[in-house]
Amino acid sequence: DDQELLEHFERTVQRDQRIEPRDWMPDGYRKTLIRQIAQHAHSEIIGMQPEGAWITRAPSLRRKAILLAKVQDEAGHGLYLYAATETLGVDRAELTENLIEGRQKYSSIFNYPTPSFADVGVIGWLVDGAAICNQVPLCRTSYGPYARAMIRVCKEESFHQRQGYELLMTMMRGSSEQRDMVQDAVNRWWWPSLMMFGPPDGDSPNTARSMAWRIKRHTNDELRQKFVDMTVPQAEKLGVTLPDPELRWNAEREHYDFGEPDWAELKRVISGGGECNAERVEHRRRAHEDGAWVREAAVAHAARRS
Ligand code: FAQ
Repeated sequence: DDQELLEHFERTVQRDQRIEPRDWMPDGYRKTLIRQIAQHAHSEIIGMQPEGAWITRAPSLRRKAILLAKVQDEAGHGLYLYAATETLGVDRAELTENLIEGRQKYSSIFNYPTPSFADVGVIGWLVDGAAICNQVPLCRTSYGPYARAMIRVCKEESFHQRQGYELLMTMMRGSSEQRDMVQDAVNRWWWPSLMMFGPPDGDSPNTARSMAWRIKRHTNDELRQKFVDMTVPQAEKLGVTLPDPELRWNAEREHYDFGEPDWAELKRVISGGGECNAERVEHRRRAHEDGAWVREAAVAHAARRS
């Protein structure tokens, strides 16, 4: 009966074993996973736009090939994650509708503009760096299809992070104008990157429940701290300044102290009021509508074959 099923579910999670699509699971667990994995998939798909804009303007064939590969990986991650969401009983067409109708979220970070090529490097370094920090622990998330998807995704994100850092290293060895471009991009992306980890723990309605279900393995603040600790030495090596006067090593805590992100800005961007929200969703809607004939042709082809 239900009590027995629930106990079995809880034992499975407690033992760090995986819940699989055909297993019984509480409704709330299913709903939370659909919300998080769909939001994650939407982020990968919308996340192609800020850098994708630079593919035709990359400064060399080598940079173009790298960027093209990275943006294609993001499409792959999105599709992979939509497939993982479908194992929970939702339909991908419905998820796309939810995205373009604004019923489901995607990461705040992709609502900022990319006015210079240094943004491509900084997105790789900071945004993919933050994504890795968040996603490596998700390889141990309790839902099997999501955990397995994260293994492959993280391998590709490591390449993304490296290409970004290498791009910035190259620019830092260049002219003073190039160094200024890098510093300017770092100034614009640092705080939004910290916001990717979500609201502070005290203000995060989903964390406690998701931690108990082992969907999340660390809290938002734990991961944010880990990201700062990882990134400060990389900034020093690169020769850029992180735009936070409160940033300093705390020998007692053995972590970096850092300033408070602008949480009002995060709320505004999440609820649609960021600089590029309207443009990103509109672009996605247009791409979806322009692709209607492909979906219709695929359905007609499948019907004829059967
Ligand atoms: N943006 O209670 P919590 C990438 C929402 S990486 C927008 O703390 P939760 C790779 C949250 O959904 C980016 N919304 O929520 C790439 C909730 O809303 P709801 C994608 C945010 O779920 C790199 C509400 O606020 N990565 O794409 C944000 O426990 C470069 C309350 O928050 C993932 O999605 C935000 N920053 O923790 C691609 C990772 N923060 O639905 C291209 C998986 C919070 O209740 C280029 N997701 N919200 O109305 C997670 O780990 C979690 O979902 C968190 C949020 C940590 C994002």
